[in-house]
Amino acid sequence: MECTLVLVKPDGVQRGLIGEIISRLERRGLKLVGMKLMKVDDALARQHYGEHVDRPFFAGLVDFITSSPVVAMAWEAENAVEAVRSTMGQTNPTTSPPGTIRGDLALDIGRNLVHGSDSPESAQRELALFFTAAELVDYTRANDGWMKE
Ligand code: DAT
Ligand code: MG
Repeated sequence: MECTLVLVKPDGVQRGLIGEIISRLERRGLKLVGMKLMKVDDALARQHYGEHVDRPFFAGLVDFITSSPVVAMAWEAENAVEAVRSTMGQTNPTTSPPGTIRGDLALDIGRNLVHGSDSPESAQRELALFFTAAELVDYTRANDGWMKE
């Protein structure tokens, strides 16, 4: 089963949207297998956003993600990466469709509430940055038979 990393970013925590964001993923049917409230330090921020190191917004991005706690989560589904990305919407909230987290709840590309891994390979790399294997919980849900044919 595919697993992906989701972060409720500092703006989501500060705006009281942790529950709203979790609820959207939970109601869609993804399975929560790891979760923690934590501060991201400079080293973790730089590793996590390493692909953007040469972009002009990199310094601001590191400052932002380290500015206040985040909620880090691991979510599982058959196509977890794609399911989370489509629930999140596009990077820029103003062009993100209504019905998505960013399209419904955000307006600024630098304050877009949520992170989701962009590929299964990124998900594996990012999950290993935020979670140990022991922090990912293996369990079955009673309603799984009602979620999939
Ligand atoms: P996403 O978070 O949709 O995967 P990304 O990986 O391209 O987007 O960029 C990571 C974050 O960096 C993004 O959520 C917000 C910020 N960012 C991206 N492009 C930006 C830009 N042009 N100006 C300011 N911040 C930007
Ligand atoms: Mg990305």
